[in-house]
Amino acid sequence: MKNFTSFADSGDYKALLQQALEIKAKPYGYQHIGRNKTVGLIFFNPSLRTRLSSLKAAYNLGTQAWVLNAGADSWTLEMADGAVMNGGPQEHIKDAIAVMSQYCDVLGVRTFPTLKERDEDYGEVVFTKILQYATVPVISLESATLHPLQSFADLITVAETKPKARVKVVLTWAPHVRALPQCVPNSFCDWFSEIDWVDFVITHPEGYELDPKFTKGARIEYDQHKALLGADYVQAKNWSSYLNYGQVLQNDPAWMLTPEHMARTHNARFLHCLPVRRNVEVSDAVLDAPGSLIVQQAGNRVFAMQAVLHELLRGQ
Ligand code: AN0
Ligand code: CP
Repeated sequence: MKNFTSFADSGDYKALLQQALEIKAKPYGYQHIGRNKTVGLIFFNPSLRTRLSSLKAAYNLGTQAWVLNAGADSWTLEMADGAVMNGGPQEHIKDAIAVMSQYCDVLGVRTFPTLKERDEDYGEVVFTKILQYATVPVISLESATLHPLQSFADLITVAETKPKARVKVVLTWAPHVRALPQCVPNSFCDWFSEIDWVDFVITHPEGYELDPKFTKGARIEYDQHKALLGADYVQAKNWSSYLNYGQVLQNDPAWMLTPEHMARTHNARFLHCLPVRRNVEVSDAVLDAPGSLIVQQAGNRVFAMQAVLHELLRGQ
C-alpha cells in the first residue's frame, strides 16, 4: 500500500480486514511499528470522528500525532498552479504540503468537494495536488468523492456482527436540510459492491443516481420499501444529486427511516456514518433501537485507521 484513498488501495481487502480485527483484539500489540513515527493530520473541513479516531489510532500504534486545521490554524492556502499570489491566500499548497511532509511519516488529509464544479470535484483536483506534493504516504480522511476509512469501518462492523455467511446490505438515501457530498455513499458502493459475501442494493429517489464508476453495476431499486425487504443491514445517508450536480432535487420525508421501514427488513442492524440529523434522516426510534450499530461503527473508525497506519508504516 502506497497511499490509502479508495477501495483499490486496500489491495487484498480480506487481509486488511483480518488485520483490523486482530488489531481490535489487541490494540496496543503493534507499538513497535509506530515507535519514533509521527502521524500528521490536516483538516480543510470540520470533523469529530475522523479527527479523534485518527489520533486514537496513532496513539494505540505508539506514534506521535499532530493536527492542523488548514486556514484556521495556519495561513490560508492558494490551490491554483502558477497563481500570482497577490490576493488573499498567503501560502501555496505546494509549499505547505512539502513542508508538512518534513514533520511526519504519514499524512492524513480531509478536503470536501465544492459541490459546484463536478469536473473539478470528480477529478479530485485538490487531492491529486496533495498526492503530488507529499513526500510521505497520504491517507484520505474524506476527499471530494470518497471516504474510504468510513467504508472500511462499516465493513469491519458488518463483518464482526453478521448473523450468517451471506448478508443483504442496503444503502438508502435519506432526507436532509442541506446539500451534502456524495463521498460517503460513493465510497460505500466502492467497497460493498466488491464484497463477495454481500448482496448489495442501493435505493434512492430518481435523480439521485451516483457515479457508475463507484456503483460498479450494483442493483439500484427505486422503491425503498422493496429494497428493504429481507435486508440484514441498512445504511442510511443523505447525498445531493450527482447528475444535477450538488442540487437538492426533492426531500420527501417519507424516505426518513422509521421503525415501519425497518419492519420490512430481516430484523436488520442499522448503520449511519454520523453525524446524523435525528428525526430528519432517521427517527430516534431507529437510531436508539437495540439493532442500531452507530456507536460501534464509529468506534471501529479507530481500528480502520490503525490497520491502515500499520500497513503504511510497517515497511518504513
Ligand atoms: C459530511 C458528508 O456528508 O460528507 C461528512 C460525513 C462523514 N456530512 C455532513 O456534512 C453533515
Ligand atoms: N463519519 C465521519 O467521518 O465523521 P466526522 O465528519 O465527524 O469525522
